[in-house]
Amino acid sequence: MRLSKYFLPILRDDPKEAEIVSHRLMLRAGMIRQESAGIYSWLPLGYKVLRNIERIVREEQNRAGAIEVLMPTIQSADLWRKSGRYDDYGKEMLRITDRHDRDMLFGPTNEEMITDIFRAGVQSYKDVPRNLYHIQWKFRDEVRPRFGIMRGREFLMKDAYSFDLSAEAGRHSYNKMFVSYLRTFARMGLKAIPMRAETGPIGGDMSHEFLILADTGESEVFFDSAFHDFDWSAFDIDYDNVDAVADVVQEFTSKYAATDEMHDVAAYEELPEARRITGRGIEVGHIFFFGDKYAEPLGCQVQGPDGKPVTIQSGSYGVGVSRLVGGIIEASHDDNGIIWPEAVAPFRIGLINLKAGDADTDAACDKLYNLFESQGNEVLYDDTDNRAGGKFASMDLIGVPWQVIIGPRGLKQGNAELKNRATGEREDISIDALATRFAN
Ligand code: 5CA
Repeated sequence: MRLSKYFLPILRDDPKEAEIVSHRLMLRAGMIRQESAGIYSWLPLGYKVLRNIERIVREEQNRAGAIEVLMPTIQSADLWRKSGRYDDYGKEMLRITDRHDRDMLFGPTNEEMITDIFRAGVQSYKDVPRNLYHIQWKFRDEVRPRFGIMRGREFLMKDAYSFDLSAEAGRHSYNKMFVSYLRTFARMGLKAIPMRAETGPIGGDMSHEFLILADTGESEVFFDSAFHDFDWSAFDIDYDNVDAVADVVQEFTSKYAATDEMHDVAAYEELPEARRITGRGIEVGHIFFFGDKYAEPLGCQVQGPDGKPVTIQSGSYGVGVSRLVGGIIEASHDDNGIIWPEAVAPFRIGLINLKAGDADTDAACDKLYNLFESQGNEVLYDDTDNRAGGKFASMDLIGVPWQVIIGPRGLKQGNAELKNRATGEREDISIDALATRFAN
């Protein structure tokens, strides 16, 4: 992408309304624009990151055996009346009446609808287990939308729903999602600590929240420093191996970790003092096992092996896809701006032309730009005639992992400068070496 043809409305000054760093940087980097309280447009740069996060979430859901569907954002109130949640959900639910005076709502979550879809589509025990998920916009009329997309009213969520014959089998489905979450967040460069959690309006009696540490997080967290010593990359396991999956869950739940809502002071204080860590965290995922809470009122049954009907056992598994954009920035930034992990970066390379209009520099930049793109790299090419200082500042602000800087002086020696955004390291590199540097 040539910057001269892109839409990147960068703000030079700090927006006054932003209380936390991710909100401030997302506005400054031209990633989002507020349309009304808690409702945002995603501008090109922000949308690219959102899509990258979505892709990782999707790949890891598929790897864990979940099957993608897409349910509508607008739901009928009927199923919610059957489950009893139409009244329970209260003011957070945006209620809508259509032209025929039918009660509709903008879905805050989808337990009822997916349970009804599953009920209608299966007959026998041979049709389970299954896990269906979608990545769809939700609406919750939060009392206090704040921190930009972090606590929005409209937000993008991945929600998966498991269907099993027994609570024991349901446990394996739960465990698979647990492990897939560790993998998903690790791929984004995050350590998301699983903590025992309240179940709130979703219900059930088993639940974990996944939290990343950040001073600006909304939850107070208490955990064992042993989490820092875990191997956060060793989840390359066979999801059909029930014991192997359970072992990972066992390991990651064996140490104390809880949010303020579930904090057990006595258990925490049994830890040696040096291992007690308190801080703040951002909830990026939340998983629940609630048995037949929805299957029972909605009549979701299959014929068991003995011919008798069995009520399905379920769980639901959420990831805050749009919240993760802010969460990653909270975890990875410096005074100059965002530092994207490569896996979610909007562009891998920022190519800076220090003397746009100079025939040699333009030619060298064009050649590299085409080459990088032909190698499958996403490149943001700053081909504008802005001042060098402004170009550097913008590239740092938007956090592109690698900057390739081309100027007439270096070019005379056949060189460019390569800067790593995360470490700040710069090296002189020959144009020839650059040709293969990003080949994979
Ligand atoms: N049905 C269940 C699991 S699919 C559910 O709705 N769980 S949840 O309420 O915990 O939401 C799942 C995830 O969505 C949360 O962990 C959080 O990361 C994200 N989320 C929830 N509310 C908001 C919000 N207002 N703004 C942005 N993200 C949110």
